[in-house]
Amino acid sequence: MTGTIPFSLDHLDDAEALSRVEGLRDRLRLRRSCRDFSAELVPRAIIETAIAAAGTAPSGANHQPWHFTVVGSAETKRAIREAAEAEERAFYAGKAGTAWLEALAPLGTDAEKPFLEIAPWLIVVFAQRKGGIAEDGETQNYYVSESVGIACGMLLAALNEAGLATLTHTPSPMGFLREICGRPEWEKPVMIVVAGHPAPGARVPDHVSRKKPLEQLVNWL
Ligand code: IYR
Repeated sequence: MTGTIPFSLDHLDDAEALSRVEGLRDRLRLRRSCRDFSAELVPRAIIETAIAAAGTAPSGANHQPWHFTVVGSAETKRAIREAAEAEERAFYAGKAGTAWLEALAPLGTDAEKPFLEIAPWLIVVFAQRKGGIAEDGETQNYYVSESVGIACGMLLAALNEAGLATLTHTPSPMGFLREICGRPEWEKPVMIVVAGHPAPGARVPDHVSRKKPLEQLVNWL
C-alpha cells in the first residue's frame, strides 16, 4: 500500500503555453559548448540552485542515482586539468582512432584544456551504479545512464537560464575523477560540466550552428 500526494500545475491557456515554451527554446538555442571561459567568479548559490534543479530529474524507481562534486579550489582544478590532459594527449596522439579524430576536426579541439583551471566551477557528475536513495552502496539502481543523462540535461538548461556558459567535458578514460573527488567505487564519473562566463570575445566553431531542422527531428503519426 502506497500513499499519494496531490499533484497540480498552473493550467496555462494555449497562447501563454506556446509563448513560454518558445521563450525557453530561444534561450536554449543560445547555449553553446564553450571552451573559452573568463575567470570571473560566479556565486556558489547559482551553482547550488542549478544542481537542485537537476536533482528534480525523473529517475529509475526514484533512486536518483547521481552525485555532483563541485570543484572551485584552484588546487583541485589544477589536479583535474593535469590528469585530464594526460589522457587527452594519448587520445589525440592516436588512441581515438582516425574516424573519431576526423569527426572532431571541425571542433578544433586538442589535448590542451586550460578552461579546466580558468572557469570558476567544475561540476563533476557521477552515476551511482547502486545504492538507492539512502546511498547504501548495495541497493540496485535502475536506468542509471538514462536518469543521469536527464539530470545532466536539466543541469545544463538551468545553468543556461542563469546566463552561464557550459561545456560537457568527457576526458577519456576518466576514472581519475573518482579518486580526486574522493567518491566510492560504485560511482562512475560521467562528465565534467564546466560552468562560468565566456571570455570576452569568446568564439565557437561555426560547425556547431548546424542543427537538425524540425522536419528532420520529428515525425508525427
Ligand atoms: N574528450 C576529448 C575529445 C572530444 C570528444 C568528443 I565525442 C567531443 O564532442 C569533443 C571532444 C576532448 O575533450 O577534447
